[in-house]
Amino acid sequence: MASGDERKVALLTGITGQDGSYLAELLLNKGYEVHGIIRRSSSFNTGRIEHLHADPYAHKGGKMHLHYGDMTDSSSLVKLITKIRPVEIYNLAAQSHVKVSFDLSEYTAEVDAVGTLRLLDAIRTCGLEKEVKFYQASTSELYGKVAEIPQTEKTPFYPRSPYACAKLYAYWIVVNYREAYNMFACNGILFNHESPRRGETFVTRKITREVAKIHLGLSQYVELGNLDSKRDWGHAKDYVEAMWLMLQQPEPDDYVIASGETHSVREFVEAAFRHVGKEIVWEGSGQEEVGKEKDTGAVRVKINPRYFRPTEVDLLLGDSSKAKKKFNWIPKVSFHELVKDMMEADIQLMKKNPLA
Ligand code: NDP
Ligand code: GDR
Repeated sequence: MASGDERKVALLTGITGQDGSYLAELLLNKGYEVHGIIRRSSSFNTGRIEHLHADPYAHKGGKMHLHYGDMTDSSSLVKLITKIRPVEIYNLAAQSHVKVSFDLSEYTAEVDAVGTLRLLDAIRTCGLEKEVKFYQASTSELYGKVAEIPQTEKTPFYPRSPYACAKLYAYWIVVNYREAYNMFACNGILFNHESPRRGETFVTRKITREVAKIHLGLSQYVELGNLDSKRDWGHAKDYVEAMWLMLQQPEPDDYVIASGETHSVREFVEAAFRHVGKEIVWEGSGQEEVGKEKDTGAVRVKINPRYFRPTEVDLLLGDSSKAKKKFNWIPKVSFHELVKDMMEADIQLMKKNPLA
């Protein structure tokens, strides 16, 4: 088990992503020295953490450091862990898009499954397995074709995409290394969480961006896939706090983190339009279905089969009572507050930059 090193030094993979940016903020506020792994890209990929890099306390005060590395490159991981000697590692890096994983199945397995193994082995290679506390970004996608409602830590897994299959391997290798080498390693089984920093191709952000554009007269309609799937949506800010709390417990364990409410994609669309004073009514069915603005009859939602998935996850609803009992975690932001936060941010963004 971890030896209780008092230095507050954290290493984050995936720091440039939605969760990485919020977690970096949270850790800096708690006085941590934060190290983040970024990968080389042909254009800037640090937009979500630019404000931290510009912050004199974080960057110039030596509290935040970015390093090139990649989950597909073991030697970069070993070198960074040797140099940084972190006491907490949060593994957030992933090819995280479920639909894309059907096209990039092998790469998704390389990063999400084998990448997790590489990181765990890098910790062992550096001889830090008794000192480092490890967080793994596991997912409600593991439940897939759900065996019970709501889903808990005991619900059997039935992954429904190459992404979920890769994350299943990562989940079990974390459990195995915890049992085999007595590592302090935890799986956070997080249900969908969103924010104004959510990637633009995930359904919530796609909806809030497009509805903001329609509201400002910059677009006419949004094209979506399956409107009937249901998700348990929370706010990313609440969820990164649960990641940190897991690593502060006396023993490593696996926890479900969820809002405990489920809503369909259709309901998210309706809530987003309601925010800008438009009521949507539905006509037709299947691929012919459209969402019309009640007052004007204008078509605002169209179905495009290119967004359907070969296998879908129909319904997710999490029960996070274990996290509540063990470390008093409960979500603070409701579904409607989440929609409001994302809508307001996207309206501001589109006003400033209509081409965004
Ligand atoms: P994002 O897609 O926003 O961020 C993914 C991060 O991983 C980015 O920083 C990305 O870098 C990095 N990354 C991708 N491939 C590699 C690679 N080969 N080497 C190094 N870094 C890489 O995801 P989220 O922030 O939403 O999610 C964080 C984690 O939590 C992911 O593992 C995701 O699968 C998991 N998860 C997310 C949930 C959610 O609802 N958001 C729910 C449950 C789990 P770059 O910026 O360069 O692309
Ligand atoms: P998900 O999120 O697959 O749950 O994975 P996403 O927002 O991509 O899809 C949610 C649901 O919406 C339906 N959908 C669409 N999805 C997208 N992306 N684009 C569309 O146009 C569209 N229309 C309908 C989907 O079919 C699906 O049912 C997210 C990711 O963050 C994972 O990394 C994470 O593990 C899980 O959440 C929990």
